[in-house]
Amino acid sequence: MAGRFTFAMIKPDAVSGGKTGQILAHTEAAGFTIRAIRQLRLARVEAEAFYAVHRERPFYGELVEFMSSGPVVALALEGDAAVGAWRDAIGATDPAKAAEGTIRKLYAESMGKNAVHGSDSDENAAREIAFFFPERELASLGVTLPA
Ligand code: FUP
Repeated sequence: MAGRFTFAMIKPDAVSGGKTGQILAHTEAAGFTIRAIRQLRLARVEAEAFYAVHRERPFYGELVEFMSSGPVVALALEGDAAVGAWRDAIGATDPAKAAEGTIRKLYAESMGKNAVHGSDSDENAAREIAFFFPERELASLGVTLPA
C-alpha cells in the first residue's frame, strides 16, 4: 500500500529566485499537509551523499555543485499516496516536458535547475526524510515512517 509521506525539497534556483512562498502555497492547495519544514544549505559532501544514486551519471558533478550552491527548503509532506501524488504535482524532470499547471512547469528553469525534488518511492521517502530531519522530532510532528 502506498504510504502517506513523501520528501520534497525546494531547490536553490527556486529559493534564491524568491519562489518559496508560491511553491508552498501550491503544495498546500494541491492537498498536501506540511509536517516538517527546514531551510538549510547543503555542504558539498551532503549533496554528494543525497544524490549518491546518481554518482555514475554524467551530470552528477554539476548536480552536486548546484544543490550545494545556496539554501534549499526541505519538507516532509503528508497526503494520500503521497509519493506519486507529489510527483504528479511537480511534473516531469525537464520543465519543457512538464504538464501545464505543474510546479516545474510554473517555476523551473531547466532540467538541472528544476525548482523541486520529489522522492521516487516510499523507501526513498523514508530515507530522505530521515536525512534532513532528526528522528526524535518526527513523531511529534505527526510523521510516522516505516522502520
Ligand atoms: P527526478 O526524480 O524527476 O528529480 O529526476 P532524477 O532523479 O532522474 O534526477 C535527479 C536530478 O538530477 C534532477 F532533478 C536534475 C538532475 N538531472 C540532470 O541534471 N540531468 C539529467 O539528464 C537528469 C537529471
